[in-house]
Amino acid sequence: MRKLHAGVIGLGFIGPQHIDGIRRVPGADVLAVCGREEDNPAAVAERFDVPRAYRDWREMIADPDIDVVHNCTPNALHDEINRAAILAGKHVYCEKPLSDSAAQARDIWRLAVARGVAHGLNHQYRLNAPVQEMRARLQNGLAGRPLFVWGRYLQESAARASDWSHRMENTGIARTINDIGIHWTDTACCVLGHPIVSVMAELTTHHPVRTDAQGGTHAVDTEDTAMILVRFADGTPGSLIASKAANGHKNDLRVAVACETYGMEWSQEDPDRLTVGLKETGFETVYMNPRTCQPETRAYITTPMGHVMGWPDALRNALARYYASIAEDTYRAPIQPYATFEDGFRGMAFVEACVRSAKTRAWTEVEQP
Ligand code: SOE
Repeated sequence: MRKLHAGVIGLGFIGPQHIDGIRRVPGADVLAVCGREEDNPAAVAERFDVPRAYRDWREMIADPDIDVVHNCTPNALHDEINRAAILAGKHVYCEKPLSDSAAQARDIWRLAVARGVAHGLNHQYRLNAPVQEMRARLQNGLAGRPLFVWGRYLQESAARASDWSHRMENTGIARTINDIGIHWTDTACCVLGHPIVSVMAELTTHHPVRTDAQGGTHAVDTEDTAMILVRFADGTPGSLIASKAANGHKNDLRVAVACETYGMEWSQEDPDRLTVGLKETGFETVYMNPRTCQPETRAYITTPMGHVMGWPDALRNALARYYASIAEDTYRAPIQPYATFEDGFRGMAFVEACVRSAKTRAWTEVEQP
């Protein structure tokens, strides 16, 4: 089978990461990049040795040689570009969040399925080997009954009133939950094997007015910090703090499951190991050893112990499985190892339930597919 040709739209932080990730996947290559004039797509194409460069995403989507569209644009552009790509018969791999609302997410998910294209969403964290090990140990009954799930996703980009970014504008009904909160929920639900069905949320905007470098002021009414209680479909309770106002925390995603036999904790900033909590002794660091990990985990282990698998490796694991599902024609199956547009719907339903809960100050059901 010939290589699948990708076109990457959006050349900010994440677009170039996708270019690198695609190139680590057998059977895929990057044929084109597309970006705004200020991103200078021709210069990016030259720097990354990509054959084609576009300034208009519509032209790139019309390119008959493009098989897969990677949507790495600002959130507000995701739906329009995904829709155009799907209608043009392209497979789509989109950065989170999928859409501005659960209704819009459900609609684009249905369109992708109806048009028979592969639809991936970049919740890459679930593809870390230790995350898969947590999932496998739970499924294989080694950790005992799950008692509760806890964790956090903390960053520091919005701690000060002078921390202003255009990414704080046009974010929809929420900002922190739909930027990083849904990364935690996707990872936690993958580990536990059950969706979140209800939430109780407290949202805080620490700086309703922010100042930019030129002294201009900007009103911000979306949350910087979200403190959320959750209930999973199997009855397991959980809690999450998601904040972009935690000075010192760079990309501090942590998912933990307290279980009857032992506890398991994973930190994205120590991504290639698992911490197991034992009553009799204390904490044990488990490195990803193919010989001792669960069989389901082995495929996610790509380097020997001590050769740290990190953030780029999780993205590569996600893309490798996405492109394999196209090459092997298995992408139509509803359950994939990578996050799909169904998970995108679930994420937006979670966001909407949290916003409703914060307004009503009550437990709120999460809309299900
Ligand atoms: C959120 O702002 C975000 O872009 C995440 O989506 C990425 O996974 C993380 O690497 C940087 O922060």
